[in-house]
Parts: sequence; C-alpha cells; structure tokens
Amino acid sequence: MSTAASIIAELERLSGEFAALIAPLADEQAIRAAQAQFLGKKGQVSTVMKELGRLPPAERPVVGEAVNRIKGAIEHTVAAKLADLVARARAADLARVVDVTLPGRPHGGGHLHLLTQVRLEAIDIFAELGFAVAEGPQVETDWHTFEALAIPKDHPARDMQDTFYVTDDVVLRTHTSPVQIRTMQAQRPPIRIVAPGVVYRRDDDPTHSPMFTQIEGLAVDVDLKFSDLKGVLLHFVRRFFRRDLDVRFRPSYFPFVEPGAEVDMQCSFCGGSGALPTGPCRVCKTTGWVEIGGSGMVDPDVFAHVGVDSERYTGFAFGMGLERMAMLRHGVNDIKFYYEGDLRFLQMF
Ligand code: 2NL
Repeated sequence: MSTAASIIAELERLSGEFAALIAPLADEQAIRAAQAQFLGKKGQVSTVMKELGRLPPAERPVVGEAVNRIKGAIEHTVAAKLADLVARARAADLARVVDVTLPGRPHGGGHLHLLTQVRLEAIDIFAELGFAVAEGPQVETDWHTFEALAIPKDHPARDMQDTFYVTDDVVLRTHTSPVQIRTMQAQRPPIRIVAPGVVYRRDDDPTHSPMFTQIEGLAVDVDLKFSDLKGVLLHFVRRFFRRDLDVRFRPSYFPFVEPGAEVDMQCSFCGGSGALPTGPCRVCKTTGWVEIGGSGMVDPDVFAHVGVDSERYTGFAFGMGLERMAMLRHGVNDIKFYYEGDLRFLQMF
C-alpha cells in the first residue's frame, strides 16, 4: 500500500536515476529517448503517478507538488544538456584551425557548349557581311514550313518519315526556312538575315539526330546574283576554318531555289589533297571535298507566296548543319556526343 511519503521517495529515486542515466549521454537522440523513458505517456514517472488516485484526497496536493517539481527538474536537466551539446559543437567549430591562406580547390571553369560556340561564331562571320539574326518558332505551321517554300504535297520532305507532325497543319520545323518566310512577310527588301536554330527530323544514326542545329541565310535585293552567293559562302568557309579552302557548287534540286546547288568545300582534314601523312583521308574518302550544305537563287514561286515582286528583286539562300561544321573543324565523329553531356567530351572544347 503506497503512502504519500513512499510515492515521493520513489519519485526522488527516479529523479536521481534519471540524472545518472543522462549524465554520460552526448547526442540529442539518446537524451530525448531517456526523457521519453521517464516522462513519456508510458514512462516511469507516469506509472508512479497512477498511485496518486489511490491516496486520500487530502494527501494528493503534496504528492502533486512533488511530481511537478521532479518533472520540472527532469525537463530542466534535458534542456541544459541539449544547450551544452550545442555550445560544445560551436566551441569545437571555433577551435578548429582553418588556414584561410590555403589555395582553394580548383574546379574547371565552365564554358559554352561547342555547338553554341560554333553558332555564335557563324553568326559573327555573317554579321561582318551585313546579315542580321532572325529567329522564329520551332513548332510551325505546315504552310510556313512547306507550302510557302513551294514544296509540293508529294515531296519526300513532307513524308511522315522525315517530319514530326503535331497535327495535320502543325509540324516541328524540319529546317529554319520558315523563319525566312516570316521575315519576308514582315519586312520589305533589302533583306539580309541568317536564321540559326534547332530543327527536327525523323532521323537517327551516327551522322543524323532527330534534333539538330542549322543556320540558313537569305538575301533579297535588286541585282543579287549567284556570284554574290558564292562570295558569301567562300568568305564564311575561309573565316570559319581559318584557311584558304576553296568551295565548289554542284547543281542540285531544292524545291525552293532555282537554280540550286550543293555546296562543297575542300576537306579541312587533308586540305583538299585527299591524303594525310598517315594514309588516305577518311573524312573526304580521298576526294579532297566535303559537302557542307545547300544553296541557290530563291525560286520566284517562293517570292509569290510572301508578296515579294520577283520582277524587281532576286535573292539567294543557303543552309548548313552546324553539327557537321563543328565535326569538320574539330574531328567529332558521332553526332550523339553533342547531346549526351559527357564531361570528357564537353571539356575537350
Ligand atoms: C540544305 C539545304 C538550303 C535554302 C536552304 C531557302 C530558304 C528560303 C528560300 C529559298 Cl526562305 N531557300 N533555303 C535553300 C537551298 C538550300 O539548305 O541541305 N541544308 C543543310
């Protein structure tokens, strides 16, 4: 049978037990666990308090007071202990010797992606010749992408094989030509623009990616001739490759130009000789020439679609793949390297 005195004595004993238990503890979790063991709902102090109900009412206040005192003491001990932990951690931090004169750990500086470098450089080179940059949406209407460029319904470029269709009338642009179409609709000649940007085609192999970067140029003015086109591309090649490489034009068909030509330049690997000190040049397959894009004089049908008077104006246009330009200049041999984000590749340039 418990008495008020025996309950108080038991509480005092628990208080002492708690003090002994907590003294050596040095981490917050263990201290909180000890607190729960004594003060929690099923803790030892709670168990003793159940005896309280069996005491004569007159004796309860004395015991209640003792319970509160001991609970308060335990809580105070816990708070003091935790404050001590924080203070010790802070003191340890301050005591640590830090030599602020040590050199920092070097981390490689970041830089622009190779394709970005090449794009900006190409823009700069065309800017020297008076070309401004034009941009437009990557999700385009069928009309701006194909119809306005005189690409007939049965042309291979419209085949589902090549084009990502969003709806029947909306596509992911397969070239940046819709940017030139929009520019000709928005402003009168003279026009000199380059349209750089990503384009999308349903292609995927070591030299083709479903998304790649193009730069297209367009000039519209009175008296523009094929020789102006040649001069622009020759200037570009020599500046971009920093060598007096030659360019040549092979007659070819693009629906939006007439005449049209594929553009070759002398191979930047072997300098046009077809041979390297180590053997035959594999980049140009010993021909000394590599293809870099397409070009031509703007077809009057295209001018008609955008309201340019083809009796008064002529124009030339060209398009190149920037991945290919960077491949030729830096020897990148798989288009995937551009998009994988592998640091071993990124840090090379
Ligand atoms: C290629 C072919 C080319 C054009 C792009 C063009 C744009 C307008 C009007 C006429 Cl708005 N032409 N662009 C012309 C010929 C060729 O690029 O194989 N690019 C990688």
